[in-house]
Amino acid sequence: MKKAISKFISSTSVDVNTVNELARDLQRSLLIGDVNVELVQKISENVKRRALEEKLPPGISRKDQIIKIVYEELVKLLGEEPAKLKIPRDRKYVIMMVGIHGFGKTTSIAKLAFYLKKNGYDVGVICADTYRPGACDQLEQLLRDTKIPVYRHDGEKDPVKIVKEGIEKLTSDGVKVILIDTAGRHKSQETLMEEIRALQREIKPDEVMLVIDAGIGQQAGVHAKAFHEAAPVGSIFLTKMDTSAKGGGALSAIAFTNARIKFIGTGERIDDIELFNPSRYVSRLLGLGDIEGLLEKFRLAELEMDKKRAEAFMRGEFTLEQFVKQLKDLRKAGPLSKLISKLPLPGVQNIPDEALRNADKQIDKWYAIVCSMTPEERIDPHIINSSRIKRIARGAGVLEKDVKNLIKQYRLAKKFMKTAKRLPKKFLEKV
Ligand SMILES: Nc1nc2c(ncn2[C@@H]2O[C@H](COP(=O)(O)OP(=O)(O)O)[C@@H](O)[C@H]2O)c(=O)[nH]1
Ligand SMILES: [Mg+2]
Repeated sequence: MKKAISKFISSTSVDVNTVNELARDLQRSLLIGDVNVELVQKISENVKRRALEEKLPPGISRKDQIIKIVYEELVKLLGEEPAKLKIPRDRKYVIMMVGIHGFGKTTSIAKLAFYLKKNGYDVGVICADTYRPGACDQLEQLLRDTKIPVYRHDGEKDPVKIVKEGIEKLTSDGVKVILIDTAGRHKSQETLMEEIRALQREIKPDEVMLVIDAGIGQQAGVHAKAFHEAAPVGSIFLTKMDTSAKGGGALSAIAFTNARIKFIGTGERIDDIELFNPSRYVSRLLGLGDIEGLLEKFRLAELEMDKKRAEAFMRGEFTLEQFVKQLKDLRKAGPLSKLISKLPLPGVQNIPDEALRNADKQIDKWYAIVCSMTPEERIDPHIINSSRIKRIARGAGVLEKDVKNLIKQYRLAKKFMKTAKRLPKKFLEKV
């Protein structure tokens, strides 16, 4: 993916071909990552469509614009909002951590326990890795200075039994959130999965969290699939994001489990843990150092565009075309009916649905009318006489009274703008 982006950045010009090529390269790398075919198709189509359709804000290059589009489409795939903890505070909540040995499961459990404790949870952990010698010592060692209780039962070989005992003991000690460390290595892959299946069946944890090493690349998908079949994975902890790996394999893990990444590990220390942030992850994935800077540039440019429009508006350069375009822009945000019902205005709930739906239809109609006007008519509607009205109505497939109605509404809006111009400057700045 990084290669696709840097190839695009180094291309000398941007045209339909370079955009298509970029979309193709992205498609390929997502497919190699085992991301769902339909999803891949949708992402690449969205990139192509938006690259051709979207207006270029002043001062922004076509390249920057397209990179921003790719970035946004990938962030959409990962869930736009940063991950949330979503752990209840008032009842028992059991999280079972699963994953191949060496990926960082035990370390991540200690990190998560510490993180939860800092966030005010009563937390405890259970060591149910009976396979690896010293697994419980490691966990205790990691949590030594935190006063977080660790339940262990040396000599007991049945992890289901240990976990059941542990939950009982910790709960009676007032612990609410319980984290379970499970084995990540066994006699064979099959016996490991059998153990995870048994734990899932007998314990029914509230959440199964899969631990994945950011460095393993596409293998992540295979592991995720195996664990997911044994115990449905609800969230992902992506470890070792501080190493050179970019964690692209996590995309495949997501594709196989439908789970979201909740945490990333960023070092070996107990506080090297962060809630997952999709936008930061995608910028790392694409090798975009300063995506925030780029996004800021867009925000400013768009603001500038709005400001220019507002100034023209205030000078009274408010053409019929602008009038309809503004209504149309508003519509882009969704049906007008939806938009209006969300406004924090008193009485909004009382506007009949039918009236709102009519407003939507009205705007479409007005747009059609403006489209069948000549440029002169749009600039100066005064010249629109009855024979012009007839022609415009026919062209737009509407009634003559619709055309007249539009012109009337436009005049009212323009008059309002003239009044607004006489208002104090302070007020206008707010507008
Ligand atoms: N750099 C780095 N190392 C990590 C991270 N998480 C775990 N490790 C290291 O990975 C190794 C294996 O961790 P461990 O928790 O024992 O893995 P487990 O076998 O899955 O339980 C240890 O050396 C950890 O210190 C991380 O986020 N960053
Ligand atoms: Mg371990």
